[in-house]
Amino acid sequence: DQVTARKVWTEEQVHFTLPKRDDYSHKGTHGKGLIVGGSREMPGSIAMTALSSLRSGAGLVSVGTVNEVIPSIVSHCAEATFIPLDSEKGVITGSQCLDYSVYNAIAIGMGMGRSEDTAELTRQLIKEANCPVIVDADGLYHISDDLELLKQREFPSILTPHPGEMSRLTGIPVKEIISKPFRIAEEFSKTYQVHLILKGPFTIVTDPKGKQWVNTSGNAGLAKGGSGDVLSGILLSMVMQPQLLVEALANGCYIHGKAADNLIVNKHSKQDLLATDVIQGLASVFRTFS
Ligand code: B4P
Ligand code: MG
Repeated sequence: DQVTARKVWTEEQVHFTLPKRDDYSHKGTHGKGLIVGGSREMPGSIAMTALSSLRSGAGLVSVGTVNEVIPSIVSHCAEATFIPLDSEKGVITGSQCLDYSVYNAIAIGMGMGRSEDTAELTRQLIKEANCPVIVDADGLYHISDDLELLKQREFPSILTPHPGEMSRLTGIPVKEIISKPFRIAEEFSKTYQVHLILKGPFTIVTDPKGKQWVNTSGNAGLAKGGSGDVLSGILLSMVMQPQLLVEALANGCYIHGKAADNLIVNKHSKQDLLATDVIQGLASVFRTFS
């Protein structure tokens, strides 16, 4: 499995690279992020992304979602602001008047649904957003048939598939992805000029040149619905902090896994750990590094 370069991302690297919060910083210093997704059927996922982003240091987080789920998200994170998007039957509709230019980073896809309308919105956002965009979950589903879109972007595209989603993106069977993850990730990232986070027990971050970083934290307590939504929120916050993009991504993956690791030592087990517990666990991780 030939790759350009590969590095193991450990606690030491996080210590070395994670920016400290400047005493004189203000909310603008730490970024204004936008999260687009959610639907009547899946309001929880975007709530977890918003809360985990706020708990990871973002200065401001706005959530663009269907009007009817906003009250339930507010009850979990009063600090977020909201953009009620046009919707039909509890799902965001296609053409939206969203001003992407005011954000430092955007995450799209969590709990959004897979209608033709949400596909159109995903394509529009990827074309127009002039900042780093994180594409996850249903956002990945939508771009699977239109990957050429990514090559036209001038700003970073960050894709966060699990092996099932990677299989859909590439047409390669899951079994093969799991047996040759480095080679497949490298080829994909170079071809489409994206930062790829291939999730799993050892998550691999690959940059558009094919350089790779392997995360060392995390445990099977994360193998549950919602863990990926929490990771997207952490990554959204990380990419807005003053650090190299690849380091921000590797740090985000490490912090997500480390929160779960700390929790199964101190408070929970792999069986009972929930994604919302991982958000609570972020405190112990950030305290270690500040
Ligand atoms: P989805 O409906 O796509 O699952 P999801 O909403 O994306 O879950 P979530 O967002 O919480 O978790 P994610 O994996 O993103 O799944 C639908 C179907 O897709 C499944 O029924 C299955 O058919 C297929 N599918 C899902 N996962 C697959 C896989 N891994 N391989 C093959 N097919 C799959 O994020 C999970 C997070 O937890 C990541 O950060 C990951 O690194 C971490 N994590 C998970 N397991 C871990 C482990 N054992 N050790 C350490 N970290 C782990
Ligand atoms: Mg997911």
